Formats: sequence, structure tokens, C-alpha cells
Amino acid sequence: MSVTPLDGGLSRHARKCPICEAGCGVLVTVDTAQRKVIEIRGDEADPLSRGFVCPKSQGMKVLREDRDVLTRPLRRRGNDFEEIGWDEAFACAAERFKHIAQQHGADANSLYVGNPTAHNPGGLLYTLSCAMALGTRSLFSSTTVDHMPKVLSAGLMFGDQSLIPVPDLDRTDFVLMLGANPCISGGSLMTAPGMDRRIAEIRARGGQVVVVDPRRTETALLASQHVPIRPGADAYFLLGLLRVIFDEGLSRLGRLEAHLNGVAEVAALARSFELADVAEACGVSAADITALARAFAGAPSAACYGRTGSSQQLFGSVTSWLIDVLNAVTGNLDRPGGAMLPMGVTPSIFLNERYQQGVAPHHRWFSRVRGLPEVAGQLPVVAMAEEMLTPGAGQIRGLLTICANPVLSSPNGPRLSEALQGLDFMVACDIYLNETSRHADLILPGSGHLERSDWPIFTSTFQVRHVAKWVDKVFDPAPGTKTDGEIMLGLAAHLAGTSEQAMDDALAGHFLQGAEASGGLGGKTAAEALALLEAQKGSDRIYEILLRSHHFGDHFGARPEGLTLSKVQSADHGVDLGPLFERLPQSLGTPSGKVELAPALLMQEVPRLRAAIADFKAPDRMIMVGRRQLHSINSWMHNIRLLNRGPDKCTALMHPDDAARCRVGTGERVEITRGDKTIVVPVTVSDEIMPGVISVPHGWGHDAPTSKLTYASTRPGVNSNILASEFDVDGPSGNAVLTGFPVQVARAAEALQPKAAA
Ligand SMILES: Nc1nc2c(c(=O)[nH]1)N[C@H]1C(S)=C(S)[C@@H](COP(=O)(O)OP(=O)(O)OC[C@H]3O[C@@H](n4cnc5c(=O)[nH]c(N)nc54)[C@H](O)[C@@H]3O)O[C@H]1N2
Ligand SMILES: Nc1nc2c(c(=O)[nH]1)N[C@H]1C(S)=C(S)[C@@H](COP(=O)(O)OP(=O)(O)OC[C@H]3O[C@@H](n4cnc5c(=O)[nH]c(N)nc54)[C@H](O)[C@@H]3O)O[C@H]1N2
Ligand code: SF4
Ligand SMILES: [Mo]
Repeated sequence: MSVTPLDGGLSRHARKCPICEAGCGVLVTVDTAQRKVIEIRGDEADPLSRGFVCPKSQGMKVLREDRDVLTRPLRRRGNDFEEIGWDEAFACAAERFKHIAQQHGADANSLYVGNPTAHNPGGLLYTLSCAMALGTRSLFSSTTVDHMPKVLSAGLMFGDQSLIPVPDLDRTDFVLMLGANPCISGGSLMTAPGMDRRIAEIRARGGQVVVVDPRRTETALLASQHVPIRPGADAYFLLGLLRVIFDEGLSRLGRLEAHLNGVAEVAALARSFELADVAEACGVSAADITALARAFAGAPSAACYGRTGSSQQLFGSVTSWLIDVLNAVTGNLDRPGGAMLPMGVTPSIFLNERYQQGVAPHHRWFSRVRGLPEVAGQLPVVAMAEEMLTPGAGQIRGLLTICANPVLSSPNGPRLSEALQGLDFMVACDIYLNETSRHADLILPGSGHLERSDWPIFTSTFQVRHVAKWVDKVFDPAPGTKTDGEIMLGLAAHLAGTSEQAMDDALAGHFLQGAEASGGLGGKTAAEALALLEAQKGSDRIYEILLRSHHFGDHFGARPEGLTLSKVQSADHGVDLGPLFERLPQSLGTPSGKVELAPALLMQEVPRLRAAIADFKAPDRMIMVGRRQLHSINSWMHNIRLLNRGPDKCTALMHPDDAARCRVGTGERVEITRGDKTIVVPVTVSDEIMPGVISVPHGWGHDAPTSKLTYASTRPGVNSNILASEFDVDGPSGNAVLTGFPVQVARAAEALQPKAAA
């Protein structure tokens, strides 16, 4: 097992860090009797992270020491909160949600699933139970401020939203990276911890890494080349690359040639844009685009990869799509060293819909007020406030959040704050009383990260190498506390009016039936397989079902060499199952059975793209982008002094030319204005950002009056999303536009203090 006894009552536990998608292997030394963490360091033996960790790994220790972290359920009492018991909390929540549903219909209750849920197996699984028990279509998640464009384009191109191509980093000769900074972010939709080392390895074997980003990022500094690009203009850049590739006859369809639909259409599309025009729009010269196209197409293998910067923009869906068109037409889709489709040790269980009887898993219904589209069963977060504030049939009156802080993470937080305040009832499953949870009637805090078992529930299908890993809890939950999984299961059971065991069995049964239908039970029935399970309940039982019935599993005895729960549990640092392998055309879910390179829904965006080119060519204002920071994640971890000391981190990066024009220097403040909204932020002057662009990190603005973030509130920063507009969306996916919008920047009047956040 993954525990090593040490002297002095200490023991060392192999774990995975639960903070971000990288999921680095860590060794955690603890004093079990004292329930104290002594040390956390990287696990050299982890096949994916090979010893790498970032400073946030210390979160598992320091969060335990943060007195603001909640441990007991809280119920609103006037402007304050009081502690209550779990049973009372569940009963109250169920009664209020049921009352809303009875009065106004099931859709009047809503659910918002935030980012840390993705690294929290119990939390995510039993949130699905809650969603089923609520029976609402008012489902939201951070996906629509993040990667919904990629989910949509994967669904359209491959017929399965979970088939998101990942660069085969260990074998590639060329990576073209758009709008990603994995050396800080840890990598996203690409589980590849330790990117510094991986980039060095690619370069050491003669390969190239090219980073396309308005900022000379930490990743760009390690890359072979940095290409500054005008924010929001990636689609033009990609069209330029494609134009050169088709004009110069560099396209190679390769193994998948007979399985690609729409090659002629995308060639015609690329040729309908002039290279000089797209070059001017994106700010990358025609000569540079030409050289990059030749290098990409000519490399023995290459992968184009885009992340949040390419997704949270006005043409996020088109950009996400064209990235994989580029991979496909250069023969790099689904080939070693190219952009591959990880099988996953467990299948994707969230955002994983396929076409069913020809019906696409998107645009099946639309939001009530603005008619924004559903994708993957979810409505866009940008519609949430108006659905709560606009009276009429279908108005949202109840909300359950888990691991979410949309008041800071989504556009126009102040309006969302107002909407949350007006709800009939709100429950927040969160460890802090913060900008969002302060609006709740009940706050239900989950116990610490080390008090739950863990496995990569969300990232298994994004790993650059197949690795099975399951880690045990280190501490038993303290008396009177519950894990997020237990909280969501308890809530779901109360909502459904059944026992937790029955609710848990129902979810296990759901996955067993799915496995039976897909042939993963080795000919056994769901009931027979259930009897063979080693884990008797909870999220580990579901892990076992998913593991054993999927590709690498033992199919419940039918393939004895395959993985079982105990085999994975006995591998301290994870089971290395080797490199990615080809999956197409077998895995396609499109009605045609082919890769669709020119989906109609995305081709319809072309006129809009063409019309917008003039705006990009002649920007008359500064353009705003975001910036992730090593020591925090989105809107949280700012309350931890150890991670958030030193100079102010919430600063606007400006190029020296722009700073000179505005007459500001480092440390002085600018007003950044968009329409009737203004924020005031101190400046950091640096030529790492390209001229004309200003970068402000998101997730700050911890000065809400009734939150309890003792340290963070002493250095609150400003909520940059006050300037993001809920009316700015990527049409096909409904994703928020968080990068690449125009703002006005001026030196702040001396008397101005930073403006309050939501
Ligand atoms: N301007 C701008 N805005 C952005 C982005 C951007 O790049 N620019 N990025 C967007 C992206 S990609 C994302 S994913 C979203 C994220 O946005 P959200 O998912 O809405 O929020 P987070 O900031 O991740 O907040 C996580 C919440 O979970 C709580 N929490 C942390 N750990 C646990 C736990 O173990 N259990 C429980 N119960 N609660 C926990 C924290 O206290 C916090 O309240 O932000 C988006 N917003
Ligand atoms: N330390 C830390 N790690 C994190 C997070 C965090 O907040 N902090 N958040 C986690 C989450 S939720 C996610 S989704 C991932 C995100 O992972 P990444 O997407 O790798 O993270 P970012 O650092 O936001 O990288 C986006 C880059 O896009 C650039 N950019 C902005 N606009 C454009 C544009 O229009 N075009 C191009 N080409 N580039 C553009 C930005 O300058 C930035 O460098 O990170 C995760 N990891
Ligand atoms: S990159 Fe940092 S935060 Fe992310 S999993 Fe690794 S150690 Fe944890
Ligand atoms: Mo994200």
C-alpha cells in the first residue's frame, strides 16, 4: 500500500495533489495522532509528474491551518450565520428545494458546478446524483467560462464531446501552442505535469515548441519561439496557416484520409481569406505565418494545442475547431507525436455526450431569457443572472453551488451578486465564506483534501500517457465533518426521499448498466458484476466499476491480466500503462462515421468572422487579457499567507510604450474602463506584454463586506471580471468572452482608491 511508516509516529503517504489538472504525485509525511501534516514533496516515482510539484502543493498542509476554512454547516440568520447539524441542514435544503419545484417547476432550481469539483471524485459523482434528484435543466458550470468551445468542436468533429485531442508531448517534434501557459497553469486539457522539463526534453531531441500569446509568458521563455498575437485573433492566424498549407500543397491527410469529410470545404474556406488580411488582423506577419505553416506541416510530427486564451474569446468555437483542422490536414490527428485521443483509464463521465439517433448533443434547448444554447446539457453561465432576475414562468429561484465562486469567476459579478441575493433559497457547498457563498442560506463545507480518497476523475482522458492511480485518504474525517461526496450524497438522498445507500446504489447501478451495454462486464449482468466488486460503496466503488469495465480493466474476470481495484491500489505511485495509441476511426460518434472537418454550425460563423476582420485590423483602444498566477488558482488560495506574500499580485501589465502614453509607472494606478464599468489597478510596466494589450489577473476582489477571508481581505485586489460582459459570448458554445475585449486605459486620479468588487 501507499503508506510508509517512519520513525517518531510519522508516516509517509503517496498521494496526488488535488489542486489543478496536473494532479502531481506527492509524498505527504504526517503525524497521524496529531492529525498534522509535516511535509509535502514531489514524488519522483510518479510516472507522469516525475517529482515535479509547484508551490500550491503545500495547500494540503496550509489549508488545514487556515482558521477561516469552514468545517461545520452554517445557516443564515439575518446577516450572520449559525452552526447547525448535518441532518438538519440536509432536511432544510431538501424541503426548500422541493417547495420551489412544487411551486414553480423543477427548472426553477439550478445547479452551478465549479472548477475544484473536477478534482474531487466524491464531490463530482454525487453532484450528478443531486442533478438527477433536482431534475432541473438549469444546469451551469465553469465549463462555459472555460472550455465549452472545445467540448462543442469535439462533439461536432468527432461525434463525441469527450474526444478532445491532446498533444502527444513525449513523442512530438513540434508543438504549436495557442493561448496556454502550462508552465504556470500546470496544463489544462493536457495532463502533463512538469512542463518546463517536457519542453526542455522536446527541444533536446531537436523538436520545437512555439508559443502564440500576446504576452511573453513563462512558457514562451522556455520555448523555441514566441509569436505575439493580437488577442481574439487566433482564428485569423489559423486560417493563414491553413491557407499557406493548401496553397503550397503541404497538406498530408495520411492514415485517416478515407475517414475525413469536408477537406475541400476547409481548403476553400482558407482560400477565401487573403493572407495579407489575416496577417494584419492577428498582428503576425505574412512571412511569419508562412514560415510557421511550413515548419508545422514539414515536421515529422506536430501537434497544435490551444487552451483558455484560445477558448475564452469571441471566436472561441471557431478557433477550437480550426486547431484540430490544422492537426487533421497535416496528418497529425491521432498519430504518435501528433494530437492524440487518450483512452483514459476510466472513461469521461462528464461532458461526454455523443450523437444519439442522429441528434447532436448541443442546441437541443435554449435559455429562457436570451435564447442562449445548451451544450452538453448545460446552459451558459453568462445567462445565470438574468434567469434569476427576470420574472415570469421558469425564473430561477433556487441554487446549489459546489466548489464555485462565480461572483468573481464569471462576467459582471456585481449583477450576479444581486441575482443571488434575490433568490428564494441558495446552498453553497464551499470551504470558505466568500464572495459567492455569503449569499447562501446554507453553507455546507467539505472536509479536507487528505480526508478523502482520490483518483483522476476528470483528467484521465487528458493524460499525455496512460497512468492508473488511486490514492487512499490520509486522515479519517474529524468527528462531525463530512467529505464533499458525503454532503452531495446526503443532499441527493434527502431530495429523492430515499436513503444514502439507495442513492449510492442507484448511481453504481447507472454506471454498471452503461458498462453492460458497452460490453465492459465480460458478458456478466450488472447484478453479477455488482457481486464481484471489492469496494462496497462510495466513490471508490464507482471508480472500480469504471476502471474494470473500461479499456485497461479486467472486465470483471473475463480478462484476468486487466486492471482491478486492488492492482491499482497496490501500485504506490500509479500503474504506467504506456503511451497513447490510435483510436480513430473506431471511436468516432458522428452520424457519418467520419471526422467532420467542416461542421455546418461552425461554417455558419464564417460571415461573422469575415465581418469582424476590420475591427481587428485597426483597434483604436487597448485590448484586455487575463493572467494566471503560480501561487493561487482562479479565485481562491488568496487567503493563504504563505502563498500570497510579497508585492501586490493584482496588477495590470502594460507595455512601456503604453505606460508612457498614459504617464504611469510601475506601482502607479490606472483606470480601466469599458462602457459604464471602471476598475482601478496598480500597474506593472514590462515589455513582456505586447503593445496595445493590458493584462489583469482574474479571481481577485476579496473585499465583499460579509465574507470571511481574513488574510485575503487585507490585500483584496480588484475583480477584473467587472469589465467582462455577460452579453459578450461565443455564439455556438455560449462561452463567456473573458479575453480580447477593448477597454480604455487612463492614469487614475490621485484621490481614487481601488473600486470595490461585487
Ligand atoms: N477573467 C477571467 N475569468 C475567469 C478565467 C480567466 O481566465 N479569466 N478562467 C475561468 C476558468 S477557466 C474557470 S475554471 C473558472 C473557475 O471559476 P469557479 O469554478 O466558479 O471558481 P473558483 O475560483 O475555482 O472557486 C472555487 C471555489 O471552490 C472552493 N473550494 C476549493 N476547494 C474546495 C473543496 O475541496 N471543497 C469545496 N466544497 N469547496 C472548495 C473555493 O473556496 C472557491 O469558492 O474561472 C473562470 N474565470
Ligand atoms: N497557478 C494556477 N494554475 C491554474 C489556474 C490558476 O488560476 N492558477 N487555473 C486552472 C484552470 S481552471 C485552468 S482552465 C487552466 C488554464 O490553463 P492555461 O490556459 O494554460 O492558463 P493561462 O495561464 O490562463 O493561459 C492562457 C494564456 O492565453 C493568453 N491569451 C489571452 N488571450 C489570448 C488570445 O486571444 N490568443 C492567444 N493566443 N493567447 C491569449 C494569455 O496571455 C495566457 O498566457 O489553468 C489551471 N491551473
Ligand atoms: S501543478 Fe501544482 S497545484 Fe497543480 S497538481 Fe501539481 S503541485 Fe498541485
Ligand atoms: Mo478552468
